[in-house]
Amino acid sequence: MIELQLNGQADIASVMQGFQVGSPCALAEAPQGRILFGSWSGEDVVIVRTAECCWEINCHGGTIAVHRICRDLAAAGLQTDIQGSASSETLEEKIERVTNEVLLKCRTRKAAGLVLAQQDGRLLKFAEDLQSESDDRSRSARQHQKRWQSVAQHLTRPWRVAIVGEPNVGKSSLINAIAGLQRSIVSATPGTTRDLVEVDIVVRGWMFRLIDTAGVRTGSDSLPEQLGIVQSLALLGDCDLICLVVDASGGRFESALMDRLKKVEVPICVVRNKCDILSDSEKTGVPLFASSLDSVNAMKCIVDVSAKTGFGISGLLTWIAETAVPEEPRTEIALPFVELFGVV
Ligand SMILES: Nc1nc2c(ncn2[C@@H]2O[C@H](COP(=O)(O)OP(=O)(O)O)[C@@H](O)[C@H]2O)c(=O)[nH]1
Ligand SMILES: [Mg+2]
Repeated sequence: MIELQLNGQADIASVMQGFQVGSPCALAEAPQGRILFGSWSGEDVVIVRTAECCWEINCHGGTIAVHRICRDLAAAGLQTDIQGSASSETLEEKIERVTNEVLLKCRTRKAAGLVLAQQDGRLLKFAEDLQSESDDRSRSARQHQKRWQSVAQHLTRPWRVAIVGEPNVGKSSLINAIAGLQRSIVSATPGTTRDLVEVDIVVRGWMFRLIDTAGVRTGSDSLPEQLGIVQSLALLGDCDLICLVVDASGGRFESALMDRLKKVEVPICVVRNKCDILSDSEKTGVPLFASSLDSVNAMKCIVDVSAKTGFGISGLLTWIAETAVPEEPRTEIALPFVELFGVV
């Protein structure tokens, strides 16, 4: 059974062009619960309207027929939910379905290109390698999975980059500067200064979600600010990269933030902002805060920037892209989608 939900504007008769029933108007005008018999590319189907914009499509032809109908609907730009009958699909059919689903969710040309290339049977071979009796073959398939699963996961999901630091160090200005430099901003959700504000950008064909946070500072007795701080600290356990923004002229770390950073394994970039106001000797001097980083285990680096002038922003973007994807995948490799192979 396929469950189809249309958005308000979609025209059911044109979406279901492949479905032959008395007249196309019968579909559009069918009351809820009316059973309509017909055929779809030679396959007998039964269609029932279950709500104003919701339809159930049933057929008898097994998974291949279900997937053919889903493909037709996907070509019309619709997402469908397969229920029940999908459990009997073969591995080959599942690979095809998941690859198509992943493709539909890709938001950059590069990601779509990598997924399209998967449609040549390499994932079936990879699945066979994983299940192989030969230890060497299965071990090397598992190593391959470990190496590429993060890239495979992030074809459809942006890497989450937390922008944290004390109030007034220039976190929001930095996000604005990056957003101004990157022309490929996909979306930005507005929020108050106490909410997390997210901006999606594309760097080297990969999607990143920059998450602006309320400044972390203890001793605040304002409830909204405290809630913002709790949110910021929680985010550190739920992101892929951290940009710790400090004021280049006076780098000091808030202890609550440092305590939290000591526990994370996520790569950290210390972003020394406001470099435009540093004197020449301050520019070359060892950052005051460098020693407080010694106790942080995560991989870390220091980048000098100025959100005001744009200095150093491209270097920061390079760190973000190269840390998330240290090795670019070649088009020939099999990408181990988690929906098919899970996570090792
Ligand atoms: N000179 C200079 N000022 C900056 C820079 N970045 C931010 N600021 C200023 O620092 C103040 C705080 O910036 P904001 O982005 O609101 O900091 P946030 O609280 O960390 O989000 C504002 O007055 C900004 O104009 C910078 O690179 N150079
Ligand atoms: Mg801010």
